[in-house]
Amino acid sequence: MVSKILLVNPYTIDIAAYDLWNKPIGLLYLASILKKNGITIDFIDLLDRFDSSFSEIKNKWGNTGKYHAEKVEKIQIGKKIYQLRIYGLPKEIFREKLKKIRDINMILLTSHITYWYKGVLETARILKEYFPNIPIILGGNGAILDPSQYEKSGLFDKVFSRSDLNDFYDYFEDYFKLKLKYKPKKRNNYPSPLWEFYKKRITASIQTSWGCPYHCTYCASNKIYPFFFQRPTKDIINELEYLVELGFKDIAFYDDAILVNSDEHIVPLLKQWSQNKNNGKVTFHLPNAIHPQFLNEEIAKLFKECNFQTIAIGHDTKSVRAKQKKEYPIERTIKLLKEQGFTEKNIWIYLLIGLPYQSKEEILEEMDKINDLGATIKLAWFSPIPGTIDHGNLKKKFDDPFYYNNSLYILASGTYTSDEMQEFKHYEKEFNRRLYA
Ligand code: B12
Ligand code: SF4
Repeated sequence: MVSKILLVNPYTIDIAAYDLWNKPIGLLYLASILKKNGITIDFIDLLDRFDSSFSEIKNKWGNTGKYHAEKVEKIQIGKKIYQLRIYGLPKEIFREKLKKIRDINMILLTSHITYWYKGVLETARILKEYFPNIPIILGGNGAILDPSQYEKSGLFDKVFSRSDLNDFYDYFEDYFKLKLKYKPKKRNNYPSPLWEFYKKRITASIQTSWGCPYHCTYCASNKIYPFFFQRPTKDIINELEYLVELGFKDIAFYDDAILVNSDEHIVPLLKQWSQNKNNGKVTFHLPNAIHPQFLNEEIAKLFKECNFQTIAIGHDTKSVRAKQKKEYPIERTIKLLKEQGFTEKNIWIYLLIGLPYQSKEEILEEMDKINDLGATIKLAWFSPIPGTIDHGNLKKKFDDPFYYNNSLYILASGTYTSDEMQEFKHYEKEFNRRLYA
């Protein structure tokens, strides 16, 4: 018999983590499916900055902000010592929440970034203290891309390493000896994620598509979703209306390739939203970079009409563009956005740096160019993802996935010295400061 399931979004242990509209949307999909099967759910999001236990919430751009953090261990790379922190709710608050939970039959835990595994393990250890005999089941991107640390920890009864939920339905039915009456198999049958758990509803996220038709050698998108699927416009509009009704203010799109096939996808979606009675009640953000080549005047105009505030654009330096065989007119993309009134603060250019074949000169050259074009530079430090081609080709590999951390790998691998990294960070800060002045 199954009476109640506890769903948990775990802690993050990292050198630096920031809440950039970070929500456990995968877990909320799961919650929605279980609820439709009549199963009662308890939900704890340890990364919810808006949790009612916090008396003061400091928000920055688009209601993003710093997590509560506490010091944990230190690690040393060469001469440099790094302080790790645990990000999320204070542990005593987590423990208080756990004390109030009764009669659960299973715990479902999610995972996001591979090198955040320490936070997932710590969460599982605390859960085990309170529920030593309840199975803990793990899923999510972290488990899909690198299950190694989870499997050897002995903390989990099952680790799912596919984004497809069919394996989970089978496991669940077998474990509880029941038949789930609702188990959507195809992505077009998925219900909306269950956002009701959040009491203070400020930021939310949405996915209008899954996967990406491209195959960049450093990216894990194809490994997580070995298909490309765009949801019907009607379903997305319904989900947006539901988020507005619940009172959310800022909505981030989590798509990998939102502008692909734009005439059948983003254009009809935004045209309909621009006419919707709710248009203007929420602010939209695109923190996961868009493909610059697909932006045109019509889309730029629709972004403005639909109240987009953040438009992040994926960009590479010369040698990376050549290797990935992609060339596009970034100048034109920025110009089109500026013509609609978007400013340097709205336009973010993610520049991937630290790839083994990339020269220091070409990075500085590209930063200079972005600055001249009047957009915010956001350096994205290369962090090899297990299972990708670039990870497979690495000369220096680590047994501990923590060293693939985006703040560490470049130093740990010897790609740059700590002084060189500081130099890039200094340029990023200086360029952006000059732009905003
Ligand atoms: C949106 C997004 C972001 C957002 C943040 C949102 C977030 N959640 O972290 C932003 C733009 C801020 C971001 C930033 C970064 N990201 Co990012 N991001 C994504 C993206 C596109 C979606 C992640 C997501 O939430 N998906 C949504 C849900 C639906 O998926 P899901 O949680 O996996 O859930 C499904 C299943 O897994 C399952 N499931 C989930 N939980 C559970 C639990 C159980 C028990 C079960 C059974 C099933 C289950 O149910 C769902 C069914 O569909 C992924 C790429 C991708 N295609 O997934 C990259 C990705 C996760 N990011 C990545 C990277 C590299 C980064 C950065 C480090 C980039 C950089 N160099 O600066 C930063 C740093 C992140 C940070 N916060 O510090 C990498 C991961 C690398 C890694 N080592 O793990 C990915 C895979 C992209 C890539 N390039 O390959 N990211
Ligand atoms: S980096 Fe972007 S374009 Fe390349 S495969 Fe990943 S999501 Fe697609």
